[in-house]
Amino acid sequence: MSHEDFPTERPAVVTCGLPYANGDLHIGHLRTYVGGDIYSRALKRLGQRTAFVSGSDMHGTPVAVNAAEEGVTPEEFALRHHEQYEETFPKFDVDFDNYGHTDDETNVETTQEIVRTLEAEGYVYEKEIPVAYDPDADQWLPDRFVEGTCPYCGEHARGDECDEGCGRHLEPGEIEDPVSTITGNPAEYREREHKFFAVSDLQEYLAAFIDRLEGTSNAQNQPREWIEGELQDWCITRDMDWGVDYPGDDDLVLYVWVDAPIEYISSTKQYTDRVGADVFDWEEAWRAIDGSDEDDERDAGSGGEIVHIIGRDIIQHHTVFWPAMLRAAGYAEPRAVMASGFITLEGKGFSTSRDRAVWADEYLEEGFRPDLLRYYLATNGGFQQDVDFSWGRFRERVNNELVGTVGNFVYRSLLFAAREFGGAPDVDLSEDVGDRIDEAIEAFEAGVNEYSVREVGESAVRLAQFGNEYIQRNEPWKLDDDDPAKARVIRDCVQIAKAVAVLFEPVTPEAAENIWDDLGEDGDVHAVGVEAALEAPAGSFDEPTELFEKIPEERVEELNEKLEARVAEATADDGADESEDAGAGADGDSSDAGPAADLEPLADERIGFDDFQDLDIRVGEVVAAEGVEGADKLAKLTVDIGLEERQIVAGIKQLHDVESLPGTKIVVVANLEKAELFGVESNGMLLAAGEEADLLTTHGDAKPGTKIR
Ligand code: B3M
Ligand code: ZN
Repeated sequence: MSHEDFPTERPAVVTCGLPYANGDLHIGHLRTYVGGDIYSRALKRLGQRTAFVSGSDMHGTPVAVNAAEEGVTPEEFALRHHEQYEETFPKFDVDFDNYGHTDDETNVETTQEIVRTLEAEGYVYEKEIPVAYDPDADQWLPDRFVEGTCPYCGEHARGDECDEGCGRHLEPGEIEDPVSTITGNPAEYREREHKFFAVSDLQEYLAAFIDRLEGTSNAQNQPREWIEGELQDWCITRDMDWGVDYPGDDDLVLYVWVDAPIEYISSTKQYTDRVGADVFDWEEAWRAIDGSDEDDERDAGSGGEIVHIIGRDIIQHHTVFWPAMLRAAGYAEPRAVMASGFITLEGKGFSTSRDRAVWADEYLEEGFRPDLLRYYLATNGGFQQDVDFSWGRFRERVNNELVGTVGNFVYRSLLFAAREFGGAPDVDLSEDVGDRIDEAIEAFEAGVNEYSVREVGESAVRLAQFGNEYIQRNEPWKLDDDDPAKARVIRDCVQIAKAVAVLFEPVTPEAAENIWDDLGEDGDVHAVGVEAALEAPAGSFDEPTELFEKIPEERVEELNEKLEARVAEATADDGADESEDAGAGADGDSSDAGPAADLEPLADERIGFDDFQDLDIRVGEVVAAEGVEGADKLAKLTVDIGLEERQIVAGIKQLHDVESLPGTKIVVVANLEKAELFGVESNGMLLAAGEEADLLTTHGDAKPGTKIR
């Protein structure tokens, strides 16, 4: 770590990768935006001056191709989607301080100015290159107008991106066996002069930059090979009408990846225009410091604390091209890049073409509150890990953690306080409870400084868990009214509930507001700092409301059926298209993926051997097996694991002939936390492969209880 911990004196800018204005939003997109929103709320909570900005990505071939298919102009098409996004984000409580778009005046001007600076500084040159051309359509074929084979890994790729293989950015002319997506005919390569940005001149700078960069480890590790290898210059112009005009050349527009990240700056400018530079000064955040002021302890080059939150498919753009551009044009460099993993649906890729997705609108129409999805997306895995969404798991986490832990604790505490004391008793907070709240605040702060959205969320849930244990242990309902312990315990619980509201606000802003109201607190829970967690509660309040509602099992079945029916219909509609997206990144890609698409992508993050050793995996033998009554999928197994017999519940009822299982050897994680499924305790987990729950077994005669290493 090379930077000072948050909060710092400098202004921070948190950005989210710009969604291409070319389709409906689904929960795969929302992961980045919810992550960004949580992170910026958490920073603000720590007292960091922060602007949270983004905008729609209007240009480029992703928009032009779809607009052409619909027979409308790219502008009309993109604006329609932009407006839709602008309306959708707030419905998920994703509250940008500014949300612009790349075709607005601010961005066009800022982009052209930056390009002129790059030219003036000698970073731009012209070069003749082969560009794909469709002779039948009499048209140049930039980026997504051409497909072919990736020259690096041999996979099928699009013009500017090897989206199904190695993930590289591809330069014009690089793709092999080019085919026009307009006519489906083989394309020709024709020589044509284009503008290049000399990224290779910045190699040394980039190598040092990547060492300083914070964020998720994938964003630091992935680009090393590009930066340390032969860094290619970057073609920054395209033969298209739709885009930001290249200053001084009417035939060319800028490559979409030039004007898109510049929107981060433009959007911050618009925010400053609205609130005034005394509230947030975009220049202080984005302009590089020249290092000549000796009193200024900041490094030369650094302005504000810029944190980019993106999908992991666009790491290269944010850690190579973008910082190179910023550096060459005299702007500050990013402090951190947080790159999220993909999201799968019930273990398989999203497929927008087959309607195999959970759409943002659909989620809301089903009547679910944004808090629930925010919580799920933020905490179901580390930010850089892939997250699987299933309605079943969604229900489990809502019912167990939001309803069972957080909601339950807050409700019972405030209800008891209201009934017995008409609010918070006027006595001192116990020291150990104060310490425990302090610990939660520290965990929250550590989450921010470690760029872990999950840790930010879990600090509050763990505190609520402690609250539940505390109230259970002290049983205030058994204490006499004149016992001072009764008032103290309740006072402690009210304080914990208040702290939960403060610390959980970034993840579940609505629930935080409800707790705040129930506590009779004045002011805005969204505006308070972490220190409010330890400030004395307001005093009197009435009986509370329930924070979260349980999701019944039938809802899950119903939602799964709807999804299956929709996929069947969409698949029948478009016949041959049997493929899936490999996973949904920030751009919610709707391309068709290759054979590997059935498989979840490999985890980016390595774990240490110690982490593996924490798992106690054993050979087991099924002794008895039966279905769990009332549950379609669950079976209850009695498993001999050598040292004892265990009851294990597994979702295999429909996939196996349960009666024939006794005598089968299986593999069991013995030290997994106990869980209750359908009211039946499960003490361990059996290992099985894939959708069909192919049971893992041993092939020699390892006895039950043998440890697996
Ligand atoms: N519009 C979407 C993507 O490739 C693209 C992001 C731009 S961020 C500056 O995920
Ligand atoms: Zn490739």
